[in-house]
Amino acid sequence: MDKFDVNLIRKDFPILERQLYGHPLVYLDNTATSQTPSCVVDAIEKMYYHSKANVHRGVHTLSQEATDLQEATRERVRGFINAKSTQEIIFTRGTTEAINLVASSYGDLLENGDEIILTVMEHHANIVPWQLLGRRKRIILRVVPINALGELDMTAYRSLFNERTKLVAVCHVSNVLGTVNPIKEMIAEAHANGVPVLVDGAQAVSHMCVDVQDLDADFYVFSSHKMYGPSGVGVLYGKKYLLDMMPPYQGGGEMIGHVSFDHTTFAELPFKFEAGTPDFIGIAAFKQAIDYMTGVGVERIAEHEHQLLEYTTERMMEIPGMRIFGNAPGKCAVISFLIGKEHHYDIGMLLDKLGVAVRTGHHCAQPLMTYLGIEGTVRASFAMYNTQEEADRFIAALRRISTMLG
Ligand code: 7TS
Repeated sequence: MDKFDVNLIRKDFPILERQLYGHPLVYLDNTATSQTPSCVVDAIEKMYYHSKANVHRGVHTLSQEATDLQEATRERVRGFINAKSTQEIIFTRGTTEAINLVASSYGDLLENGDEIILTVMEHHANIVPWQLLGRRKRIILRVVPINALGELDMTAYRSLFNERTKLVAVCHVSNVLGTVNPIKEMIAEAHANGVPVLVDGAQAVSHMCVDVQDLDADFYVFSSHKMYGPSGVGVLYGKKYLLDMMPPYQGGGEMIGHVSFDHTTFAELPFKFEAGTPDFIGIAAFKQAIDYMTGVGVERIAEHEHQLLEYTTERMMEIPGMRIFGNAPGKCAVISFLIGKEHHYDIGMLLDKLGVAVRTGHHCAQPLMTYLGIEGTVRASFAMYNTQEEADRFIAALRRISTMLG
């Protein structure tokens, strides 16, 4: 594509032509999941119809083809985040499973009394796995607070390190506030203290260029379904030396060297962490999604989304009683808000009746909601295919609802 043409992009997403209650669909729930372009759906269909076979398991041609497709995606993911080696790219079911893998397996190396630094803006996926680890051994969680704009308190962050600190686990971008955390600086600080960092990149990879070597991230995790790709596929990037140190997460086929009832040896990376049959069709099609995104250009997507964010935020603030949570400079195109004393659910339900899909509730970030002193918010979030006209429809719907409820 020579220049960013949102109308051309929209043609690749047939779902955007849907009507809801007589209104054109305005899909603003991209933080939960993004829609999928035809090329990805076509790749899935083609594989089911013409070349379905299990990976790594057969001498036959179809199995070899399926294996090649899976490994081509692994190489594509490696290049996309600039990892050193495909041995460092582990396929999982999603961000959640990737974090659970690290919590379970890296967690095995931790000892009673060890500490992990999290932040108050984490998704439950980056809280609960560490708490579950805390049921196996005594692990202390330290939490970095935020300021009024929704930025991490970096002084507090620096003060949380001590000799028992064994990991920092932090989101690159908040799924509620849109805040882009200063990950590179945080990693440098952690490394100065000899502590590795897991970055939850679920909300980052489709909105900015990520280079794991430049960041010097130790673990970086994300989900395909938020990147215009299939559901059920995710990635754990981990530095080889760490993955080598860690015991396997699950046992089963494909992750072994040799099995006997007395002794089992494990496969080399990345297969050591990939037990059982993966979603090999989803993984194969994930490559198309990355190709599609990079074809449009991640930087151009980011620029488009930022324009929509600024335009929409300005107009929203004209609505009486509007409160937006998360106003950090340079934030991603996620707008969490409340209007006066209205319940988030009522606003979300009425928006739906006007064709606008948003998410309401705690967004799997209950500790953040408690910190903000609220139960939940309405959240609108943008992707590459959203338009200014859609932003206008959203604002018009909000005005109507605020008059109705007010
Ligand atoms: N981490 C962050 C920052 C997220 O936003 C999400 C999903 C996850 C982890 C979990 O990803 P999964 O693909 O394994 O489920 N966030 C959201 C959301 O904000 N609304 O729905 C899902």
